[in-house]
Amino acid sequence: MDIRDQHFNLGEWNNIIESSLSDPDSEPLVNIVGDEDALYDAIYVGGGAGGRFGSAYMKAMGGRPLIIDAWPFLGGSCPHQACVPHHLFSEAAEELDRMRWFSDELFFPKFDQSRASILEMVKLFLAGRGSAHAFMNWQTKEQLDVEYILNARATIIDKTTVQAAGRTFKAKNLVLGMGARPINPEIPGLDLRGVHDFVSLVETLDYEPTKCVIIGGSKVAMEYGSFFQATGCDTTIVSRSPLMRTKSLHHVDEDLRQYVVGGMRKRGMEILEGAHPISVNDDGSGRVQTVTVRLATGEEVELDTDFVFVACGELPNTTQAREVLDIDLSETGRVIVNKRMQTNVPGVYAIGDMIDGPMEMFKARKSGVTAARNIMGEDLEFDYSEFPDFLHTTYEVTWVGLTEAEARDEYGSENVIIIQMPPYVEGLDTPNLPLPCAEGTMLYAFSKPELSGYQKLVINGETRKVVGAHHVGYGAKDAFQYLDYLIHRPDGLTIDELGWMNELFLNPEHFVQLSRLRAGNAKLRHL
Ligand code: COM
Repeated sequence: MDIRDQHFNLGEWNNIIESSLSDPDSEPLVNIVGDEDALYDAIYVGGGAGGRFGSAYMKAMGGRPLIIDAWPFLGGSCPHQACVPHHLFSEAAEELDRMRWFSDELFFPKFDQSRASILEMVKLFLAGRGSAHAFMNWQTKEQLDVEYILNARATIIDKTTVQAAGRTFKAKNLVLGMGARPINPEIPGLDLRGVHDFVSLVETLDYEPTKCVIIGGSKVAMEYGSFFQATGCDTTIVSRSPLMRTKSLHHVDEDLRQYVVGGMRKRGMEILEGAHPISVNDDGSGRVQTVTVRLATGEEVELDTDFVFVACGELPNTTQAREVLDIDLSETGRVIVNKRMQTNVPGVYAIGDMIDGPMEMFKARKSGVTAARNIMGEDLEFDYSEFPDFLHTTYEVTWVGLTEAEARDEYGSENVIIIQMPPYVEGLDTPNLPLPCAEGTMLYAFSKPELSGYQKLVINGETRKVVGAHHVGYGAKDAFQYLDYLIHRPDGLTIDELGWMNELFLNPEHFVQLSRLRAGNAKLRHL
């Protein structure tokens, strides 16, 4: 369908996307403006976050990009199966957690377990996800003026030629952003009914799980597991590595980790670390019934379950890159790129979940933009080796920079100053101290202080620079975006500068006011 001259509103887009998704024979959606035989500056193969932001930037710079995507919407897996549902479920987990702890207290009703349903949350997401899809298509066409072909698989012919929707397009550059899919480890039984990953959870779940075994110890395992548990679905995580000590996470402070993982256990989750899943077993009818696990002790146990959730990371979709373009891949199966997002094949770039580094939105979008700006003649490098990070349990957990242990290694133990809540005092009865008492955890601070979060600032006492920040609570993610920028500037951020900022009391993180309490000391001290 040629949609160039059609200006659909969001409702119309929603209908088009829904009917395209439900009809395998639906037509491609072709938004080509001008001469389609002319050379494009770049074809973005994949219109996920990297493709959408990259092509928007290129267009804004005066270039001519084209996006091609197999889905009938832009935005990729984020609004469809990944970040958006994860955030919806994590917010539900936070609310459910509060309702459980305060059941029949204050103004909270008695918690009604029967109303906490995974299936219902999945349905809520499915009923609403179309609006994000519609918005991405509308904005990209009407506001960003980017050409695209959706609902059409791209066939890469060579490094300047791509076919889609029965047409052939030529470009000076290709940008590969075909995303990734969940990894299925080599464990027998993963094809049974009742085995899901984050994709199939939203696409095919059709019953209410009551007992869950999660295979893997990734962020996804912790986030979805916390949600399942909060709904009342008893959840066990089977992880080879200790949680938050997996290779994919860096700069995880040990005190923060213990608060987070301890908090998951406090909420009833079973966490088996150093454990290996052996097989997923059925009940004779093809439905999952147990998981056989070898524990850290070597003992083999059978875990009863009606729901297995696989959370072992993701693998990029590199078939065409490998087979047609001979692109070099790393040992982890990801496309190798330099800091300009260039692959080994001149004129071919790779972005987003195709490349190494965190599977996070900032990397997806900025890698797409980096490719665009280099194609448009800038010499721009994007180094994503340092970044702020986060995950959800029933809390929002956020961190940036060095851990306390890393800072002690780097600067010498005696030169590291810690400012934290609860305070840095040996022997203080901190579980009963209502600190931190911060936005998002006020009710906990006044009534269940051990649940009111944890926060730590790590400072180089010699240079007075903040080198790390760690937070468990709610609402601090925004602050960490800016803290990341400030502490990684060449001049860094000193305790004196931080302590002179204007706090918006009672701020989710207390770093400004706590820094001010110590900044007057010529020789800094813990707090
Ligand atoms: C976000 C998708 S859900 S995108 O980054 O705006 O394209």
